[in-house]
Amino acid sequence: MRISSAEVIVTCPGRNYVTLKITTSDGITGLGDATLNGRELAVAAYLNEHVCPLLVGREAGAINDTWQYLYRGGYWRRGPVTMTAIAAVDCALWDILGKSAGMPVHRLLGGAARDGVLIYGHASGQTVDELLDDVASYLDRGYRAVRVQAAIPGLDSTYGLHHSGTGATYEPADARLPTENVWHTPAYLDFVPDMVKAVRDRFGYGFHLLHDVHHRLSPLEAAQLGKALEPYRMFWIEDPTPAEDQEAFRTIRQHTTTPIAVGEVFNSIWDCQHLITNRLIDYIRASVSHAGGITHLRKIFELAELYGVRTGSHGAGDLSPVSFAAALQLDMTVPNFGIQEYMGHLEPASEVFRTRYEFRDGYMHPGDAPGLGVEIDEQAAAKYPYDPKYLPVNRLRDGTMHDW
Ligand code: GCO
Ligand code: MG
Repeated sequence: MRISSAEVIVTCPGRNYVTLKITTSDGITGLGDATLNGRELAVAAYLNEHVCPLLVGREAGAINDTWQYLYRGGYWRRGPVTMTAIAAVDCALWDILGKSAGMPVHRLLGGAARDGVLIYGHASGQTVDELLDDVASYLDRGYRAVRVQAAIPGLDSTYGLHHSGTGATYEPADARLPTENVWHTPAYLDFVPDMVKAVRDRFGYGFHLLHDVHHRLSPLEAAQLGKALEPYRMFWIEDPTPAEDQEAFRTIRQHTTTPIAVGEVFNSIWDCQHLITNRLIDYIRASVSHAGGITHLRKIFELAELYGVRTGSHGAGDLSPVSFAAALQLDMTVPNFGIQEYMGHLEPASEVFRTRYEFRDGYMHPGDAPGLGVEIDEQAAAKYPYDPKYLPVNRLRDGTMHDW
């Protein structure tokens, strides 16, 4: 079964998604998510110009060889654009393999190691009261894990909040040119422990509580935050400091027992190796679509298993339903699974992507459809043309650029 065509579909049903569709000589199609938020067309061009021509004629089942061919054969390795492109090919080929075998991908990976995938939802509010109402709605719907973010008093904008009043899923890529946010760490550090305390005071400890710092603190500030949050038994704090300075995590670790999660900006096992093998983190959050696909993320998870690090893959709404479905397939199989992020997707994404995964009782179930279990409606996709949008940037009050 050979690859007969590889096409890139760019569409904006609520937000921009880049999808790779590979078709075989037998007429089987496979999908891979190639979306890199705010830099979408770089991956589309990388695929169109440099990868798709290499795929036609290759054996569709040669997933390992194709992965190595694109990684080693490209000479210029790693990085988000390259690894997202390789991930899209990899996931599409797993999708094809599953469809040709008549099995969901998790069965090809050795079968389910659990009944369902624990997910966390995103609660947020412009005020703590609004956040509490939102947490209540997640708990009412059966969620067992909730991430909490609320507007920081004294700042004009805060990362990670639903659009005010609409209840719509959080969407950070919001403007034709990057929105400029202002960040002030003392305001944040004063506020977050009170916010988290309010959640535990109201709802108790019978569910997992998470919080995303989004790379904004110094190691000592992160250590202070971790210590301040210890009484509230966090499931994790995420991305406490910019992840490229990996020794910083040793400082955080020496000072706090609050678990640390990191990895949504990682692209390869080499980005994860030091943090995992030195046991500087508790959860690795790399995603199937930015870290080389199922084939490569599986290796990262296996390395993590050796060191007692659990998984917690990135699952923001800017990764398409194809990516989320692929993540679920892998999550079902790994022994060291921790949790899976689920932000959901804005409408009209469900018109373009037909998914089979189902939420029940706090867990997501990938379903039994062969392959990844997602189909794309290309006519619907064509109704939503690409709409260029950037993520915001951050400055301190004096104008200095800061991590967003
Ligand atoms: C998360 C992330 C996202 C990122 C987004 C950037 O934890 O889900 O931090 O919200 O900001 O994926 O494109
Ligand atoms: Mg995050």
